[in-house]
Amino acid sequence: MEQTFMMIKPDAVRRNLIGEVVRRIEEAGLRIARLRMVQLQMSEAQEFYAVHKERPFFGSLCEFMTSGPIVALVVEGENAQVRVREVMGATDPAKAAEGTIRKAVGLNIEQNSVHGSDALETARQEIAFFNLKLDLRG
Ligand code: 3AN
Repeated sequence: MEQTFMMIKPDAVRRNLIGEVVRRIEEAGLRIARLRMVQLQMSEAQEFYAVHKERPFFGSLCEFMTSGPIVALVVEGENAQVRVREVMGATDPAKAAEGTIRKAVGLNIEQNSVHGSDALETARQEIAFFNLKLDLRG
């Protein structure tokens, strides 16, 4: 069974939208395999988003991602990686399709409520990254 990694970002956790996001994932026929709320440290956010470190929004993105707790999820199902990206919608909520999570609850291109791995290899890396961080915390 294919697995992918998701986060419910601080803007959505703050607005009591954890259940709303989980409901949309489950209604798409996907299964929540693991779930944990965690406060990211700045060094962890910087490491997680390292591919974006030269981008102008990197500092702001890391500030945002450490501004409150996030929910880390492992989601599984047939074609889970691609399906989660479809249910999430485009990065910019203003451009996201009707019926997607970002269209429904995203605030703007940065505070867009959810993260989902962009490829299967990234999913493996992101699940491993969070396993390591969470194991270290016990
Ligand atoms: P996605 O999350 O849709 O894969 P990426 O990987 O391009 O999008 O961007 C990672 C995160 O960086 C986004 N989820 C969003 O929070 C933030 N981001 C992307 N582009 C911008 C931008 N132009 N301005 C501010 N934040 C951005």
